[in-house]
Amino acid sequence: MTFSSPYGEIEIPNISITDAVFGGLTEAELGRVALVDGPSGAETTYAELRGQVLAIAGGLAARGIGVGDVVALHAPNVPAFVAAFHGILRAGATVTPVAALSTAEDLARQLQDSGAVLLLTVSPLLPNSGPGAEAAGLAKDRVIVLDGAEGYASLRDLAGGGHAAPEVSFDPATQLAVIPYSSGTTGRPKGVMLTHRNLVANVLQSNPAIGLDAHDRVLAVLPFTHIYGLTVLLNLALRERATLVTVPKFDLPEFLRIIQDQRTTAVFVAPPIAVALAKHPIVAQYDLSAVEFVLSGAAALDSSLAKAVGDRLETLVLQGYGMTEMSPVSHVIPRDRPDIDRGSIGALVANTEMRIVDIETGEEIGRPEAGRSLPGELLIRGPQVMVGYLNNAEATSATLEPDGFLHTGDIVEIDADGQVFVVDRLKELIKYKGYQVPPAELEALLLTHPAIADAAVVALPHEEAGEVPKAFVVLQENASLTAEEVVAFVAEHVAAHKKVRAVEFIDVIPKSSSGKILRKDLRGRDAG
Ligand code: 4UU
Repeated sequence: MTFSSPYGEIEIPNISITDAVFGGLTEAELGRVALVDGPSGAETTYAELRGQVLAIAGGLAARGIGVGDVVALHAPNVPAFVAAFHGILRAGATVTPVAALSTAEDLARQLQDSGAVLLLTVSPLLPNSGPGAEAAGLAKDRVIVLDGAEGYASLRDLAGGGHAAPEVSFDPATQLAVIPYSSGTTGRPKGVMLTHRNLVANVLQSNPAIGLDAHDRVLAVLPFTHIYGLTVLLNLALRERATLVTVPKFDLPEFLRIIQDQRTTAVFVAPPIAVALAKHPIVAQYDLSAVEFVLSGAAALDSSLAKAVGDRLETLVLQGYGMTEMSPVSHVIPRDRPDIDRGSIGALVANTEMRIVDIETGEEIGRPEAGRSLPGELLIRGPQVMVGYLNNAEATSATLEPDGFLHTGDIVEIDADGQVFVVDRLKELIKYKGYQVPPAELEALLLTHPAIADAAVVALPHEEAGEVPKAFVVLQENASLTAEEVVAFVAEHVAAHKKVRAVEFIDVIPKSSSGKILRKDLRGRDAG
């Protein structure tokens, strides 16, 4: 059976995400504070932000950037990210967001795969972004360093030319707004094609459940380069005329100080931050009384942890569920339903349908009369679901059904009230502190080591990080290698969150007759 949303259908206007966010700003709203730089407290009003967006769009157009071009944006959560993001879209181009943590190799791969013609980065990231851009064949004049650096144009250079924002025309229903990278259900990271309409839809769909409004001061520590931060923080909060407090990196005392000093009302986190909020002694030293709710997403949050955070902060704890391929939100615990089990992912957002399918029999799972249903794979359909993977028809057709349902690769159960619980993951993806770690990438890297004959990487449950990558390694005959050497070899080549954190040597990697790694056997072996 197909389940539909308790919110029913809302109308999704056919406009760009930039118009959805900045359209219809009233005089009073223009004077409100849109952005606060968390570390310094510096403020940007809606009028100033809109002016910056238009000036950046003008500067980009003067450099020949427009509809059909892809621009890479590689920066932490700073106010300039927001202006640059909408400036690129307002110029008619598409943004491929690059995680601040990316290595030079990661960045080069994403630039090449997405066909980016320009890179916007920041000076602290130049040690990676400089070589990354060079490896991808981007000339120095195709790299803009937002805060300025010797030998590069800055954001001020780009926006200061006095160029008016261009007239651009595109269809928001088909024009790509962003191409974030996600490994999906299998393999290496792939470009996820999300249109303006996908993003507009997800902002409008999510807020009836999340309930942000203009009085809110929203803490933005989750990266804008990840779809959770991009949609729920950057776009949703600004569309509701809230104030967004940007925090460039997570550091617990600084994070708590900013919540206290900025009196933030809404705090969006991933489970490892929830663990810190529940357990770390220093939390008690800060006044967090302005917080009205904490919403956790990006990895599993269990109900006892959710309760511990709620009790300690005397606040509401919500959970959301999403996936890059869904722009990302499909489920949230609604703010006005404190009765719902905090360990569930809540209800379907508006205009969204789901099916739960038994992975052995293919049978549809319905709502039970009592208790919880059998587990099955979650499939989602709605206007937030991606168009497909960039230049990858095979991965697209393996993920999207012809009728529009997307395979999430997550195993869920539904209870008699219709609440959904994520109980397992079918896909190979590992979530380290909510960050994606694609095993295929680590396996390919391990295989480049001369002493390694074969390798497989799976998730090892971990209290603080949720999951950590564990490598199973088969050595070449007569070769010798220690676990520490394997860890060090991987660490040299990948971003910190992708490091292998456990190693086990085995004789042979279990594989199916078609050659697929039997990850469940390895995970099972691990548990036993
Ligand atoms: C168990 O993580 C995300 C998006 C997260 C998000 C966004 C808006 C959460 C709440 C919200 O309001 O995207 P990806 O693509 O990085 O990772 C997707 C995968 C899911 O398929 C699932 O395996 O991350 C896992 N995941 C979760 N698992 C995401 N949220 C949850 C959750 N519980 N609440």
